[in-house]
Amino acid sequence: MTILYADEPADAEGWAKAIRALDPGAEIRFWPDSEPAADIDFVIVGGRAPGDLRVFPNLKAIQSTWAGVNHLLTDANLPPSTPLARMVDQGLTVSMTEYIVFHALDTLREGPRLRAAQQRASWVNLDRRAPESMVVAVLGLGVLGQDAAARLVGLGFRVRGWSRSRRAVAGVETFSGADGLRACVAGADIAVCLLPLTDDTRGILNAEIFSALNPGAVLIHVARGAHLVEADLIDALDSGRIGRAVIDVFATEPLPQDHPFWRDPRITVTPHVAAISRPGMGATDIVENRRRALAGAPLINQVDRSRGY
Ligand code: NDP
Ligand code: OXD
Repeated sequence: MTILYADEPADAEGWAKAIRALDPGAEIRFWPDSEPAADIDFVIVGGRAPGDLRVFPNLKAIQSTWAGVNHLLTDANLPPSTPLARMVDQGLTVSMTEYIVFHALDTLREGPRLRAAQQRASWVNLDRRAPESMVVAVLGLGVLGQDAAARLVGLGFRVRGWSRSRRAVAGVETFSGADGLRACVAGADIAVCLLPLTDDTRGILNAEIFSALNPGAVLIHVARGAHLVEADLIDALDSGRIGRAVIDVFATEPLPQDHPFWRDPRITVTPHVAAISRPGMGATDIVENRRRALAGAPLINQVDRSRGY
């Protein structure tokens, strides 16, 4: 029986090498080379399926190399009841935390103001804010949100976190449910979005949330483009409700060349690179998940399709 690799062709060699290092006997084929279809028992995909995965009669599980699986859950090319696992790996977690900490510290140390001052050859004074005076609201306290929140606490920020079920994270004031959202963001200086995209979270970054933040707050959005109501962000930037936005994810990716975000000096655009994982870093879980799939056991980081993440 055979694994079908159907993720980015450029990363195929890295993944195959890492999988074979752990399971030397593994048969691996590379999309679109999948005949005979009956041989395929396990498929590795990225954020999207490259084609119809319903044609494999012996498929036992699908493994995504991405953490967020919203596109896969709405993709008619996926068999609707085949177990699906998402990726959780140290590479993704550490790099996401770096990104968030970097932009939180850039905010604290007034990076944008200093860079603008240099353009004018102007010798300005810093505000000298202490991290303890800044509230960071982390929306989504899962694998990534908890790691980032813990690091921000370590740096002295006042950190709040919001999740569906109430979470306990040392040093973080936690909230849950719809009522907890407003309390979590009220008066926050930085809002970080690390939610999965589901029916409940689509459009959650909207005028209501922006109006609850501290005037001039910074939005760090690294989850999914459809969380953000773009028109509400522009209104909030125009009114000063939001001072600046750092955005890594967009409704359409790549972000179209004529999209106004590219040229808006109040918005920092990055091309969905907040978290980066080297091909092969999650191979241990993939090999274990194939073993589990063949044994009919639940997968590591199996997606709960009814919950949507
Ligand atoms: P997890 O599944 O570990 O965590 C998701 C968190 O969101 C959980 O705390 C969950 O609550 C919470 N949540 C889900 N739905 C709701 C809701 N309706 N109300 C309140 N809280 C909710 O995911 P990860 O931390 O691994 O990843 C989060 C997201 O980050 C991914 O889905 C993806 O979209 C994005 N991402 C972006 C990347 C990038 O490069 N830009 C890279 C990797 C991920 P509970 O704890 O109760 O389950
Ligand atoms: C994601 C990822 O889910 O890059 O965005 O893993």
